[in-house]
Amino acid sequence: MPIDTLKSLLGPLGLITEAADTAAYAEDWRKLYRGHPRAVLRPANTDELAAAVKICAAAGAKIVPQGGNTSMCGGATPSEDGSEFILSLSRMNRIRAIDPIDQTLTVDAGVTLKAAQNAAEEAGCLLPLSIGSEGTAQIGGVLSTNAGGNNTVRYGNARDLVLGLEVVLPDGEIWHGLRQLRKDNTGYCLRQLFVGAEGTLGIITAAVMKLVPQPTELAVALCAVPSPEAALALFTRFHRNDPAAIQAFEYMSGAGMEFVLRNIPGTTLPLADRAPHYALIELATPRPNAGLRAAMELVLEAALAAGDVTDAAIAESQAQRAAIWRLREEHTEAQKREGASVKNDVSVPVSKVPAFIREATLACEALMPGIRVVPFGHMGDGNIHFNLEQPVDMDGAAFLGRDHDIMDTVCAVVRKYDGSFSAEHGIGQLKPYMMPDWRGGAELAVMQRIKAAIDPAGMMNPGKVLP
Ligand code: 2HG
Ligand code: ZN
Repeated sequence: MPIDTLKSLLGPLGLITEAADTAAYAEDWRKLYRGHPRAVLRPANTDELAAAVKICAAAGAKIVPQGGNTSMCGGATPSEDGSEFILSLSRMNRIRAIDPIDQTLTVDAGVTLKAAQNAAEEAGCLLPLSIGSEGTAQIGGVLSTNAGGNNTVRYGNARDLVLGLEVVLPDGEIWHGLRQLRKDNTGYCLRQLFVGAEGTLGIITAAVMKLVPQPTELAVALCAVPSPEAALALFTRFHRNDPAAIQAFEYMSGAGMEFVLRNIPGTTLPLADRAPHYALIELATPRPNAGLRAAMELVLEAALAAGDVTDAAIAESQAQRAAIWRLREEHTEAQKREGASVKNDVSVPVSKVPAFIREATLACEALMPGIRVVPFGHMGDGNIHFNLEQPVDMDGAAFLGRDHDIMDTVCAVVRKYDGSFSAEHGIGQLKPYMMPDWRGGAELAVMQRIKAAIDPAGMMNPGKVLP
């Protein structure tokens, strides 16, 4: 029995079998999926993890890798049949090295994104990846989903920030790829294969991340804007003025902001009136005396004069910056408290975001009268969370039962604008059914061949990503 062998390998801290103790690992945070793991494996280091994978491989047992369990798509939740092991990275949480000259950070996969950011900050650097769940999400999961977040507009996605990886392959062999080179053209780029693979090809156990210098000046503003078009016009103004200064450009709908103000204690709007739409801009630079505040004022004055902005609040302190960001970051929680919601993590070219929001809104309202459309997200990179909240008088389960209708309605508009049905949250078990339609033909066939070559027994995170 693999359980006995695993028990002697991993010890009492490394193996959880009681249902009461595995429950927290067995369900996703959105409570959309609940599985029944055979057990939860919690190895203490890469060697233990590799040995555990070897034992599972020999027994034909399937593995679901799990980091902070913050997947939006059920990417880390096991099946219900009790046959799969969850492999939790949570004990592998060492900062291995930090190099302020090379500007690199080497961490175990189980380090939370927040802890990695803090380690970078202590060395005067910035790990330029910021997502709502960063306090809980772990580096391994962040890389496995190729997370994006608020700073993609400037620094790219997780994929753009990884220089090296250590990976345990499905047969238990360790690939030691923790290189920290800026140039390394040596055949196929293996690390990029594991980034975004959602644990279906192997388990990321450590990574070398790129850092940048810590900003010394920041300017954050919240703007009331009359339309999504005006929000885009505002982005274009900032972009023309100084693209390198933009660290985040976020869009929020008036309805979504109402959800936050209504459901999240302590939030207030730092503007005179409620608005139909909002934009949040963050400028940042490591350059001393860069005059970001003056640049912010200049662009906003021009936008106010042109009517693209109707009111704006520029943060005067760190507390005010945090309060403005809170209005944005609490969107997920506020939507959860309003009832059942269907998420559409989609992207379109930046220039098409306003038309997409407009048309997708009309399409959803036509599909289901009373549906509440609450789009928000990373306008500066074209990634909108086009989320739909249940009508107030509808049963939550009945609403969720329509999830494919709603997703298909939104995605028809995404397709019209040559966008993607999966921008930054991944595919998980929520969206594999969409893969043939969106990535069919040669693209899906190559993905299936890669999967078959690296994981011929189909051991790693079954049922995720590929249909
Ligand atoms: C964000 O941008 C996250 O805050 C979550 O990607 C989005 O809740 C969501 O749909
Ligand atoms: Zn997001």
